Order: sequence, then C-alpha cells, then structure tokens
Amino acid sequence: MKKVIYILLFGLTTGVFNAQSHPNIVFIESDDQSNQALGAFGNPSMVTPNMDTLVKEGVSFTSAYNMGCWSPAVCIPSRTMLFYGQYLWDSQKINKKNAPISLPEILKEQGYNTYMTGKWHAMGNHPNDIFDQTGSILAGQLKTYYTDKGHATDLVGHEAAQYIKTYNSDKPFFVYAAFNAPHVPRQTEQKYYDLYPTNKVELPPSVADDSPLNPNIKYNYTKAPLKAKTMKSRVQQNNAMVTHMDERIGEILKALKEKGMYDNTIIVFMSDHGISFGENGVAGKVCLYEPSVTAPLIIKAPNIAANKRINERVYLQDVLPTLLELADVKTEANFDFQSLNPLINETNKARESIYLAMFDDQRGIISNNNKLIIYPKTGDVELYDLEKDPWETTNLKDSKKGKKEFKKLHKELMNWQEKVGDTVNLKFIKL
Ligand SMILES: [Ca+2]
Repeated sequence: MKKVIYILLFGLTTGVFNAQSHPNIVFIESDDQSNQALGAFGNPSMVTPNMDTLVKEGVSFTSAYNMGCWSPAVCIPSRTMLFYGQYLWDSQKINKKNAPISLPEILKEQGYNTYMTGKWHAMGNHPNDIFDQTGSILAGQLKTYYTDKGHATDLVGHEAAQYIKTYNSDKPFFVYAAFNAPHVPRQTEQKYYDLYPTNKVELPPSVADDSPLNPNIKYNYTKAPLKAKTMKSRVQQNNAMVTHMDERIGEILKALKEKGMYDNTIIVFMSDHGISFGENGVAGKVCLYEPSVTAPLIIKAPNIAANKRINERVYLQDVLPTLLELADVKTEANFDFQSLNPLINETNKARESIYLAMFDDQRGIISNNNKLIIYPKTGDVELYDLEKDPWETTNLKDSKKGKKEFKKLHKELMNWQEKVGDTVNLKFIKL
C-alpha cells in the first residue's frame, strides 16, 4: 500500500499524470462483417491474420449484438448508438440541433487530438464538426470502391497509418478508421477472390438451396427461390473484401509498432452489425437472426486480459463507456449502454436479457440462451434454443419447452418496451 501511495504522490508532484496519462486510441470499424467472416472467431477458411492477432492479444466478444434499426441502412442506427451511447429509441431522435456530446468530442475535452478517415454514416453532426482533423470522408454506400485516390480500403488504411507515422504531439490521439468493407458493392482484386473458390465455400445448415424467401423479412436482397450458388458467390466476394481490409489493418498496426506505441495503445476492432447470406431465407441484414444482428468486437488494451473470449451476450455499443473507462476519461455524459469492464474483470455478469428491434415489424429478446422473435404485423412467433441450435433451424414454438419459455420471454420483452418507450403492441401475441 505504501508503495502505491508513494507512486501516486510522485506522479502528482512530477506531473507524470498530465495529458500523457491517457493512452492513445485506435478504433477500427468495418461495415457489415459477421462473426463468420473472422478466422479467430471460428471460421478456419478465413484469412484474417491481423484481426486474429488482435483476438489473441485482447478480449473478444463472440456474442455482441446491434440493438436494431429504424432504417434499412442498419449502419446508421448502429453508428449513431455508438457515437452518442443512447439506445435505439433515443438515438433515432438525434439530429444536428439536439445531438448530445459525441465520443470524439468527449475525448477532445480531455486533451485528445481526434482524427477520422473513412465511412461516416451516423445521425447528428458532420465529422468535420466533431473531429479535430479528418482524412477522406466516404459515403455510407459507395457506388464504387475505386476512388480517384485508389481503392477505398487502401485509402482508409494508408491515411490512418500515415496519421500515426507522422504524429508529433505530446497529446494522446484518437484515430477512428472506418472501412466501408466488406459492404456492397463488393469489389476487390482477383488475388483476394482466389483465396475463396466458390466450390470450397461452406454454407451453414440454416441455408436451404432453392428455398422460398423468408416471408417476414421485407428487405431481402435476392430473388426467389433463394439459390445456394448465389449465396456462395456472395460469401466469396465478402470474404475477399475482408482479407483485403485485414491487410490494411496490418498496416495500421505496423505504424503503431514502428512508433513504439503498439503496446500502450487501446485498439478496438468492431463491425457495425453482421449480414445474412441465405440463413433462414434471408439475404441481407434487416432481420434478427444471429448472422445479421451480431458482429465481432475486440478490445486490446494495456493492462487488460489477453486472448480472452467472452461468450456472454452484450451490445456492440457497450464499447463506448468501456473505452472511456479504459482510457481513464471522465465525462458527465449519460449513456444507456453499459461498460464491459466488470465482465472483462469478472466482477459482474452480463445483462439478464438482450432486446432487439427492427422497425415496427420485428421484436426479439434473448435470455438464458433462449431467443424469441415476434413479427407484430403477422403475429408470427419463432423460438430458438441458441445453445443447442446456434443456427436457428428449429422453431420450438409448438413444443412444451417453447410454450413455457414464451411466457417468460414475452414478459421480459414487454418490460424492455416500457423501459425504452417502445410502443409497438405485443400484448395480443399469443402461442
Ligand atoms: Ca453496415
């Protein structure tokens, strides 16, 4: 104890704990990357050595959820929730005039230099108004990846790496590098496609060839009947885009190493949400099935566990308060999302349940590995045991277990509705 007090006093008197006491932060976000598109998350066919390194050296969350959407561009809700920390229902009210303080502004207040390059797709203020400096600001939906400054994936990687390599300030930095990859239009070089020949692509058991489209999903980006061949081709393109991006992530990590900053920088990697390639009759992302609604989340930071995998269910946007705590940044801003540090440090458990909502036509809840999906417009109900059936292939609604679980989950769903101000009528839904 004496030693701790001495270090604290020494720090105060010598000014060791000035602006330098906050670590640098590199926050890398990808676009529409599911958990299946990352090698270390359990897909050995993926070539993602740099993301795999982050998994090995950090804490990864294998069941991190995007709460949902009010827009078919699911990116917008996901990123708005991330930057302002409010749940879906308050986030959708955010505009330029009423925007709460955002992540880069909070860090700037604490003495950070803030920089972003890449995709911007959130409500509220323009990046030029909330970051000190910006590189190329890219659209939410690119018409083509081939810009006049090169491939968008290369551009974002090069710009982020360049910012780090040429950084020359006593202040800590926050770099937000937002790749458009692997979002459509999926365009990359042949050498990346060649890594994933379509005859080697394996689709999960929830993809049925020549199957009808899921009637409850409005935004379904394929023709009926759904073809396995088409889905394999999309998976190939998607995975090629991810490997290309992984190389650029490697460039960013290399820049940190060359500056001697790698070990003392907080590095976050996440995607805004996942995507479905035919699972449960869906090609797209506006649904509550696991491949679409979950995405990778990895945090590597000084003084936290390495190679730790947390399977408990969290929200992707829980990373906001987590990151601020890890950087020892104090703020008076209130967040709906919760810090993951108690879970990382094993001092507390995850939430009792995860609530999910897409427009007014899909609601979901997951508790104790049981997942209920309700489609209020049709009254359809699906119930899955995610432990035994992670691909959601067997609807348990007519089983004894299903009937019992429905009551509990339905009640929990209504509790969440009250808490967040969700007015969609679910009372009439029965089994
Ligand atoms: Ca997205």
